[in-house]
Amino acid sequence: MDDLRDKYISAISSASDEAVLEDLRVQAVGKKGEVSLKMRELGKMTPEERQVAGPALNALKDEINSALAAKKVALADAALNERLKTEWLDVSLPARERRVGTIHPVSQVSEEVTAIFADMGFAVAEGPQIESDWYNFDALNIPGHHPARAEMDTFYTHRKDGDNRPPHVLRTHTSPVQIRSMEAQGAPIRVICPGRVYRADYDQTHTPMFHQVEGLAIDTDISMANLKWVLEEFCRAFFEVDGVELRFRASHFPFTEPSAEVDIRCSWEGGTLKLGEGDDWLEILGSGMVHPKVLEAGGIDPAKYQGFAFGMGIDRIAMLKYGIPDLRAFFDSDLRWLRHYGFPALDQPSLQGGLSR
Ligand code: 2NL
Repeated sequence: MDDLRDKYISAISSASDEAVLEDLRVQAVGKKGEVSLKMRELGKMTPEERQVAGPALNALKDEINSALAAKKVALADAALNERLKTEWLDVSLPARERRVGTIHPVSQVSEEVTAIFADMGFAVAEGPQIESDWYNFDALNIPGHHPARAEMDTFYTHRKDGDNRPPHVLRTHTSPVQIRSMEAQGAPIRVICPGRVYRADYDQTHTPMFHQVEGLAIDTDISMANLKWVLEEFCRAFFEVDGVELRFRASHFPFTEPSAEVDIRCSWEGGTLKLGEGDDWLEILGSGMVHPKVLEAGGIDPAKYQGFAFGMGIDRIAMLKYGIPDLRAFFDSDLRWLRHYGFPALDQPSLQGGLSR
């Protein structure tokens, strides 16, 4: 019996596949297998011999059956492992590089600006590009005779003959979105409004469609000091230089009082612009405290609330940051230009992950 055990247990343990295992099962414990034949001999034994041999044979049969079952599981596991080795997939491998186009500098810079102001608690608002003249002009304290309203500078739509209502305009700034935000939300409010704007102007430094981002913060205790901090913080983050220095120059806009234009310290050496050092100043944005009439137009009580606002050209700050020389090339859809100045499609600008790489 010990010989039988040794023979089958070792054969089972070295079986190479399920077919070999099945043969061994038939040979050992099948109807005419060696163990079964031994069991038939029990009848010829004396009762004393049978009492010893019977349980021993049953135990041997159980042992062989268990070994067969265990080996069957082990073979299946090994087969699965073998298959997994050929079918595995490294999901951490970077994707194969493919041409999927690039992110336009205007989109990139809009995302960067949005990420920075979002970090300071500003929400993002969007609105229509075709506006009523009330939202685009009157609400912003730009009176009917103001030169900004002249046919020359603004794209007006046409009414049907006999319709004497004032025509709509292509918005000339994103300020109307902020008026709409004030109406919808009231004070306190913190929003930025990026988007397309239109002016009838076309030369080296002007395109009839361009991009602007405006910001607005209104509460019961907002001052120019808050404006100064927010803009300095923005410039430090956006231009990715720690030593930014800003200069606030008194200016005039109909929608703010007082108003200031903001310059950033820079140097021009050998034709390259460096920010944060040097003896030159570069104008980058306009700003001020929101005019009481504009607060009123937005449905906010100027006796209780005040706030700051600012506006800047996205295309212009994109040119400054990324050294793009010609504004008009922005809107030519030239694939070589887009590949050169565009950004990788899957890199999202964020303050933690880096604005640009
Ligand atoms: C510039 C100047 C500016 C604003 C925009 C604004 C909006 C509201 C109320 C008051 Cl709703 N002001 N916007 C204020 C100052 C300047 O833009 O040079 N933009 C390119």
